[in-house]
Amino acid sequence: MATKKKAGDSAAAAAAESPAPPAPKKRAAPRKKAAPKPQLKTGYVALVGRPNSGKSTLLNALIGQKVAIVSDKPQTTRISILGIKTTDKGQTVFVDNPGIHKPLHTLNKRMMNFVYSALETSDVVCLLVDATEKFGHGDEYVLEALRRVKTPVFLLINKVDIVRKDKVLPIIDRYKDLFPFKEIVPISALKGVNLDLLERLITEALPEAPKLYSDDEISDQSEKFLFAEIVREKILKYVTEELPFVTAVYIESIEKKEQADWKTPGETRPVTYIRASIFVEKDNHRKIVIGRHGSLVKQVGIEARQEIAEYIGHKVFLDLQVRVRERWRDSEDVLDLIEGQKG
Ligand SMILES: Nc1nc2c(ncn2[C@@H]2O[C@H](COP(=O)(O)OP(=O)(O)OP(=O)(O)O)[C@@H](O)[C@H]2O)c(=O)[nH]1
Ligand SMILES: [Mg+2]
Repeated sequence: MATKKKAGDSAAAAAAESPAPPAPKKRAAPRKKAAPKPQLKTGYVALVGRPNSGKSTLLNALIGQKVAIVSDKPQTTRISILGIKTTDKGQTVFVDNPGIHKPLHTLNKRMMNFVYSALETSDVVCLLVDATEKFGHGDEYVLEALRRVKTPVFLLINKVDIVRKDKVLPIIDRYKDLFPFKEIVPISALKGVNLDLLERLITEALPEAPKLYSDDEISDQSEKFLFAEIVREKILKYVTEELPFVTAVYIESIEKKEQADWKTPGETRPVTYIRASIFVEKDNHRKIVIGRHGSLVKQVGIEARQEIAEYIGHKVFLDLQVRVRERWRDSEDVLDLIEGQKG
């Protein structure tokens, strides 16, 4: 972390040097007024929208590294995650949220509570819509949720990389009559289209305020939560139908050990042992996640282990157990356990 230099340090240092000869009495030259220091622009920016609209992809693109997991299955994000971007202009704290949907289980009610609290506490709200999807009831439901927002709302029309240009204008026309958006920006979170422009507009709309986090912080999630999410992302790649919704991951333990390095006798190297439980709701879910002769869970383990090892920079052992927790989506205890991993 950079140390803060106190104002006047250099003046004090100069004054401490040997005494100057008596100065001839001259009229002081008129002093130039110091230019006022530009104020930092800082605040929270909520990323909201329907499931699968690309909020987590956008968060990762804006931060420049993977902070949140991404999948082509809806309702991937279950807990809000911060992505903090510090520049010489200030600090933008992006809040990635679960997709807005009608909640049926306690899990989904909690997911929606994250969204509502982000809408209430953010300085700017970015509503992402998927340019490839037709406008429907789900979108009306989202706009309804935005009616109570008092801060500026940007409309981001995402995935413009895969729609014809003439499809974007009608989307803009429809939305601008439905809500008083402060800005409307067509983007591609995946290909980075218009993200510089978006960041400029967001910075302009943020209040003048000092930074909220230290310069080296990029997220608010613990390693434990990140590892659980990485495992879940790999599962989401391979499962379909109700499986994405009924799967949760809990990291039971993380243990770092020093082990003898057989390549260089007398030396040791770090190895991290991770034990994780994959919760599903029924025994037939468990069989699917384990796969034929354990093939699915094995593949998930290989991919998750590689990504975690790359992240921590040394060897990882990952032990995955698939367990049935009936109706865990309505169990406050299991939900507390999973949420509690975030730290
Ligand atoms: N072609 C294209 N695909 C995108 C773009 N942004 C996101 N996607 C894809 O859309 C899917 C959903 O992306 P996510 O970032 O997980 O969407 P989300 O809004 O966070 O979804 P939830 O967490 O479920 O609410 C993934 O398959 C992404 O690769 C984009 O700009 N262009
Ligand atoms: Mg997401």
